[in-house]
Amino acid sequence: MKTAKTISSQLLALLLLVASPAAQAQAPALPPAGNPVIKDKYTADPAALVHNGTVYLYAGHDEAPAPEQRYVMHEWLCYSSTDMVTWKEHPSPLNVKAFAWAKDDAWASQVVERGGKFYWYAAVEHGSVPGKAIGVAVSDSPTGPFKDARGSALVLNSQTESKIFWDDIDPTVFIDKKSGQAYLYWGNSHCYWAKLKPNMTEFDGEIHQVTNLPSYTEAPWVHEHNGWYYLSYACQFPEKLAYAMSRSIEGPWVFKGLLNEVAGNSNTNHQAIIEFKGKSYFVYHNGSIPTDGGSFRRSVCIDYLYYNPDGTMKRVVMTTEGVRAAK
Ligand code: FUB
Repeated sequence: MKTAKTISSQLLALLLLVASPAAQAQAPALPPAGNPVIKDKYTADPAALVHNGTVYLYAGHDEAPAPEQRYVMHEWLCYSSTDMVTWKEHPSPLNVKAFAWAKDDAWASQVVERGGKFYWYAAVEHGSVPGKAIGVAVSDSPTGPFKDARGSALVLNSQTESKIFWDDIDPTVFIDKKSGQAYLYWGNSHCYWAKLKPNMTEFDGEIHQVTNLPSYTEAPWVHEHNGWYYLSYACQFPEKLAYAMSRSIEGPWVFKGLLNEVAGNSNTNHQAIIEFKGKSYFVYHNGSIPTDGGSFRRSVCIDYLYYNPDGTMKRVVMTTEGVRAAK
């Protein structure tokens, strides 16, 4: 049996070896960090659009100077890529100032294409109706410039039933391939949805709610894959991501479980899900950029998303490496 003295001298020898310059020279390097994908600016609340062989990444710009612990967001940013690895930054195509009726807060948003025009649904703070609101901007190009498509908010806080001022945020827009019908889903604490008219700037009918999403917080994203519709969302706080599935975009939605754990160093967790060149991608944000990253200085990351044979989604594995170049 080894004595304590023998063990401690072995430990000392090991420590000396690890600390020696020779051992350090041979230390393996960390893998290259593909994530976050944007490293020179803080980017949050990603949305992604695939159009003509290019992926457009839209994100809110977290501008809070460290160590401020509040959202400072005045504009949205736009990047494009043809391989999901190399991202080209475009001049900011949309600022809250484009909505003359809005006060501030370039919160979560999404862009969709219809009939050659690009419609950008964005949450902002309203200037005269207390609370958050959703505006629509339009452009002939995915990189803008975008201008207010209505001259007024599409959704006002006074239109929905919640008592809180920030329930009308986080719009996600979806056009059903089968019917051509467009839908807007949105909401914090309540998951609202409504049909959009073909002009994409007005609702067509009532505002509905999805009421059976456990621990729903915010950040809905709707997508379709192999005949299934998916409604993913942020739950609890700090946020994880969960999802439900349906055979119809109008539900009923069946809860399927968690999709993503709390994202590193960020209270919020906000996703976009796309398919590009035969692979599925999970686009999200975390607070991992050293040294000031966090819940108010977030960064967009991308990892692969995988489906099970029954259509359910596998839990996302968040990585430092990120994804490989799409071919
Ligand atoms: O970025 C501001 C808000 O934080 C978003 O609207 C939410 O989804 C959360 O990410």
